Amino acid sequence: MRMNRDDLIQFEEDIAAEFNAGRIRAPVHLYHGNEDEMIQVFKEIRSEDWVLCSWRSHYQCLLKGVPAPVLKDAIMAGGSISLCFPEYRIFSSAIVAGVLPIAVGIALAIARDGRDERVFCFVGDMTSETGAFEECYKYVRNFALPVTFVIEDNGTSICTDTRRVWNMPALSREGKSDEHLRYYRYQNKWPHAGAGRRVKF
Ligand SMILES: Cc1ncc(C[n+]2csc(CCOP(=O)(O)OP(=O)(O)O)c2C)c(N)n1
Ligand SMILES: [Mg+2]
Repeated sequence: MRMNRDDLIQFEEDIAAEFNAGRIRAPVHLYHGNEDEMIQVFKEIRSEDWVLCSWRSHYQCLLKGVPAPVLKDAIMAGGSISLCFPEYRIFSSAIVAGVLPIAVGIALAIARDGRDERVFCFVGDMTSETGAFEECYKYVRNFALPVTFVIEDNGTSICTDTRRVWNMPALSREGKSDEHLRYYRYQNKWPHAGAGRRVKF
């Protein structure tokens, strides 16, 4: 059964409490405020499809079908920053832009084999402004590969304003949507990492 909005929020609240109590000896990156958008994107994603994420991936794991207790165990063990569950076809990397070429590679293999599968690759606003993103997006469009990039715009890169960094009023793909692109904006109530308390590992 797919998680609803309240289930997602409750999961992150639980992880936040565990983190602030010092029971997770590794970084966590939490979502909040994008539940409806995330559920909407996942209406397109089937079990045979592939999902690639960043350091912030709890919602994607839950919506891809990873059972909440299995996900929580992995987070409690310190794995939040790079969660991978091959049996559910979801992978993540804590390297900015790290999953972009992997998304392209998976899609190339899908296309060469003629399989009916698609890759959904989630990227933050700053990641969407990198050179790596430009190359991967261009390659995917020009070779019509089965990849959808989902830009999740929370306006910041850690504590830095992404638009100020690049001196532009709008992101390059702000508000855009096409066969290979989705975009949504949200405001995260959590800090970039952690849950508000300074916890010593
Ligand atoms: C290659 C690389 N450089 C720097 C970092 C440090 N870093 C981690 S998250 C992040 C911000 C990325 O911002 P954005 O893409 O908007 O994602 P958000 O965290 O806001 O979802 C940075 C710079 C990293 N993980 N990898
Ligand atoms: Mg961001």
